[in-house]
Amino acid sequence: MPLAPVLTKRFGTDQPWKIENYERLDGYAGLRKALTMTPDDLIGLVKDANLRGRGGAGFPTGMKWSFVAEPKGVPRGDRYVVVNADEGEPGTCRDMPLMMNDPHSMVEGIIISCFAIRAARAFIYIRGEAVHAIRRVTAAVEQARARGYLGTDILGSGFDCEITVHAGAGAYICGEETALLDSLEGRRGQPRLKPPFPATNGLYQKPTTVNNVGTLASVPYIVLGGSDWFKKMGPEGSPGPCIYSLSGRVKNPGQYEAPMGTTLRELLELAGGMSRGKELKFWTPGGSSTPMFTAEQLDIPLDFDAAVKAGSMNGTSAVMIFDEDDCVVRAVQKWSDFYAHESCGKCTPCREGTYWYVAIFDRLEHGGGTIEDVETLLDLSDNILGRAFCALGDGATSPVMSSIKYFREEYLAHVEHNGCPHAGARTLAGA
Ligand code: L3W
Repeated sequence: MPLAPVLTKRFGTDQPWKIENYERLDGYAGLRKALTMTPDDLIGLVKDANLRGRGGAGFPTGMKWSFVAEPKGVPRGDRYVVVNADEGEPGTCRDMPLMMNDPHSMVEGIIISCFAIRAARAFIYIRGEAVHAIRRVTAAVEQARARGYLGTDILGSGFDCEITVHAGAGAYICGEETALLDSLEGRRGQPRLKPPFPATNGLYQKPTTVNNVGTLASVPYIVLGGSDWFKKMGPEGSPGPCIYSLSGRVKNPGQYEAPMGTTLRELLELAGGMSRGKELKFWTPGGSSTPMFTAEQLDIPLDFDAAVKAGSMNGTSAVMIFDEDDCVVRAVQKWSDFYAHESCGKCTPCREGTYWYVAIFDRLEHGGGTIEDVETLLDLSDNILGRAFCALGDGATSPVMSSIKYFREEYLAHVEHNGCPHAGARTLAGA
C-alpha cells in the first residue's frame, strides 16, 4: 500500500520551499513540458488521469477545466483560476503542510492550469490565521516571477500569467467556493445560489475554476509522469496519491501520503496504531462534515466512491480517531458548537438548526436532556439536510445523524444519567 511519495516527496529535504532546491528535484519541469502542449491536450491529459478534486467533493478536475475553457471567444483575461487554500474543515491538516513544505508544486500547478484554461490570472485564497503559510506562498510566487515562470512571455512561450495571494479572515464558510469568491471580491463571505456554477459565473461573474491546493499540486506530476502512471495508484474511479491527515487517539498523528483507497486499518499501521492501546470506537473519514464510521468500517477503501457506498464521504481525508473512553455525544457537541459559530446566517435551516443543536447538546451533556431531545436532533437534521443553502448545513447534520445511528444507547445513557456518564474523563482537544 505505501507508495513512493509523490506529493510529499520533497518533505524533509533541504529547504524544499526555496526555488533552487525545488528545481533540483524536477521543479518546474512539468511547466516546461506543459508549455510545449496545447491547452486542449493538457485538459485531455488531466481528464484521462481522472484527477478528482481533493477539496471534498471529488469533482473531476479535467471536466471542470473544460467547462471554463469552453467559451473560446472569451478573452484570456476574462477567466480565472482560484485556489481554495482556506483549509478549515475540522481535523484537516494537509494543505497547510503542503504549502509550507512544497509551495512551488502548487504554484507550478496553478500556472499550468491557467495555461490550460486560457486564464491570465490566478488568486490563492489562504486562511487568514495561517500567516506562516501566507508568507511562504507569497515568497514562492515572488521567486517564480523572478525566475520567469510568472509574468509576461513565460519561458519564451508567449503565455502571460500572474498570481495574487489573498488572505481570508478566518471564516469557515469562506471554504465554500462561492462564499470564497464573494469574500475575494470584497464582500461579506456568504454562499451564492448554484447554479450558475463558478465555471460560468465565478469571480467578477467571469468563468472561473476553483480548485483545492492538493488538486493543483498533483498537476505537474501528471504532466511529467503521464496519466497511465497516475492511474496505477489507487482505484480506477479515484486514482492518484492522497495526503491523509490523522489525528486523535493514534500514536503518531500527522500527514500520511498513500494511494487513494487506503483503508483505516492500513493508515493505523502507518501511524503506529492506537495511542492508548484502547479499542477504536468511532472515526471520521473526511472531516467532521462526513458521517462517522466505527470499527466495522476499518477495511473500507477511503476513496470518493467506496466511502459514499459505505454511507459517508472521503471529504478532506481528515481522519479523526476516537477510542472506547471517548464520549461520542461530547465530540458531536463540540462539532455542533463549531457549526453554529461558523454558520453565516444566510439561510434559516442552518442558522436556526445549528442553534438548536447547541442548546440540546448542552442539556444532554450537562443535565436536563430528555428522550424526546434525541428525536428532536433527528427531526432538526431532517430539516437541515438538503434544505440548507450550502454544504455547511448538510455537513453539520453528518456527525449528529451518524452518531445517533451507531450510538443511540449512549445518547440514552446521557438522559438516564442526567448528564455525561463520562464526566471527568479526558476528552480530545478540538473534538
Ligand atoms: C459546473 C456543474 N461545475 C458541480 C463544481 C462545483 C464545485 C465542484 C464540486 O462541496 C464538499 C462538501 C463539504 N457545472 C457542476 C460544477 N460543479 N456541478 O464541482 O461541487 P459540489 O457542489 O459537489 O461540492 P462543494 O460545494 O464544492 C465540497 C465537503 O466537501 N467538505 C468540506 C470541506 C471544507 C473545506 C474548507 O474548509 N476549505 O474544504 C468536507 O467533507 O461538506 O460536501 O467546484 O462548482 N454542473
